[in-house]
Amino acid sequence: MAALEEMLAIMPKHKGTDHLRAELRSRMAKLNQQLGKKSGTQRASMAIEKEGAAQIAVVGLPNSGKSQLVASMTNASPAVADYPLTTHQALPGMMEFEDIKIQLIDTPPLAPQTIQWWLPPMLRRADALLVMVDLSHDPLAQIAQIKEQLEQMKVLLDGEEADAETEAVAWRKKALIVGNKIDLDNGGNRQALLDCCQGRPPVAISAREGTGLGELKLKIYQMLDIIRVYTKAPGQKADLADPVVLPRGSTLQEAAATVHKDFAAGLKFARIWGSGKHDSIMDKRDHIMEEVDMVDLHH
Ligand SMILES: Nc1nc2c(ncn2[C@@H]2O[C@H](COP(=O)(O)OP(=O)(O)OP(=O)(O)O)[C@@H](O)[C@H]2O)c(=O)[nH]1
Ligand SMILES: [Mg+2]
Repeated sequence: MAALEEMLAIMPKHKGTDHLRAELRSRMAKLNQQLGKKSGTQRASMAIEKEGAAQIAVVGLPNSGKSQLVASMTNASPAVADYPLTTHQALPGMMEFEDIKIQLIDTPPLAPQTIQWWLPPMLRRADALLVMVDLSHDPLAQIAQIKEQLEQMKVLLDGEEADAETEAVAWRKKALIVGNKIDLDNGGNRQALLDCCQGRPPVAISAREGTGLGELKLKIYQMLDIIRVYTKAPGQKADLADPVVLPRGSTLQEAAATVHKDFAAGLKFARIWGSGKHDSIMDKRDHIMEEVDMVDLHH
């Protein structure tokens, strides 16, 4: 069941995979029947649909403040409690960053006794991870423990060293390390955390008091390596409140395809402005888009 769930989770969604996805679903349904589980259909739908510009799973040890962060940054209201192992289910919420939305998922703690079969595929499917540590005690020990748990789930953090064997089977995930409970840190734990990971500086916050959340949002956005493009078809107004979100390095053709697939195929030229440059007429479909380009598409 876990293997089927995983296949379903990582399979791209398009016409070419429709058939295979349907087949996987029916095999999962059959398996559920054999297992005699009434909750079978629920079991098969643990994966959380992506919404917004990206899906980010918040992971960490018990009591580090994952649920508090999701409660403070999104419209979701997970239970927050002062005892460990509060969260048993994954819960998504939408976080607003300027004119886009990013999905955060609160997850159960990474403790061997609580990791359920659906968590590994969920983490592998996410676009990125927020790795939460509690700054009221040794952050480096927590990071080591978290990495160990993730590695058992075949998940590696971006930039993490691994032997070839692990590397071959693992999913690499963009990750941001977040030091929480900065309000309780009086022993220099924050400094220890900052010193450890200079390549990709962690962010220190207090999820409960709201300290550093603005900076965290910005760092999340930067980590995702995405750009916003405002497109419009001729005769329509550009929707300035609702940009298209694309991976950095996307082309004009890819931007056009988000409006309509026929649009990309029949694209003759586009007028591009924004990013502080002069207006320009573009007929190259492989033109690389930039953040905050406005695109007027003609076909
Ligand atoms: N002082 C302080 N306490 C915090 C902060 N963030 C969370 N807490 C507290 O830490 C405790 C645990 O918070 P949760 O959000 O439930 O932690 P969790 O990581 O979701 O815990 P599990 O679901 O058990 O893994 C609660 O008592 C929170 O009020 C913070 O920034 N500062
Ligand atoms: Mg929790």
